[in-house]
Amino acid sequence: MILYGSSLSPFVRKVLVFAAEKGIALEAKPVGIGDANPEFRAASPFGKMPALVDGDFCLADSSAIVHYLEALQPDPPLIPAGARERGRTIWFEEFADTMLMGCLAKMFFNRVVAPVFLKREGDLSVADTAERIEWPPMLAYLERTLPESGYLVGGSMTLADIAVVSPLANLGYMGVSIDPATHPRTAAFKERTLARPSFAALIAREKAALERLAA
Ligand SMILES: N[C@@H](CCC(=O)N[C@@H](CS)C(=O)NCC(=O)O)C(=O)O
Repeated sequence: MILYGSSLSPFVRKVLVFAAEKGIALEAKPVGIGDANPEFRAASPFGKMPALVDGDFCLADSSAIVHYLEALQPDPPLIPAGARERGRTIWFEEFADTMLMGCLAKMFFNRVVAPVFLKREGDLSVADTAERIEWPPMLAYLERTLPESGYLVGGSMTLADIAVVSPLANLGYMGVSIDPATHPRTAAFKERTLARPSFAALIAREKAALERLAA
């Protein structure tokens, strides 16, 4: 199976980590924003990453793709079967994709994507406003919601953890950290999840790529 996209995109990273946790081999094919690659365009009708090609089957959208992978290979389960657990898991994925991403994309686009990849200045006031106004309530929500278990849903890793930590990984590329003194649960959750081999391998490659671009 081929996955089009750059893992710097939290949506792409979510799918790559989800597949790695399941032991599903995905061949990652990097594409950039607005990429004209015809195979990518055929798989993603609106040119958004990620897009999956599995033989003669194409699928766009990270949520659609992870549900496809879960159905293809149910073990280990990353989307719980129980009604409440499944509902909570999809809530956290939605929270990550819409609320967290709505805020963090403004920060990451204007501070990193625009200057590094598009070679133009980002609107730093948009990024700063998002960090000052939008980010703190989401961080507070995570801190008061994370259970003792250290997993957002149930006692083991699910799509909820992967979906939420994936955008949080981009904070490191903007020099934004989560203070363990004020938000101990969220800081530990982020660090522990990013240390899993599924995340760590991607983060190491992303850091190296960003360092090369900055040099
Ligand atoms: N709901 C989609 C969102 C995908 C998305 O917006 N990807 C961004 C990168 S983070 C993208 O491809 N942007 C390019 C564009 O909008 O043209 C998903 O979950 O895959």
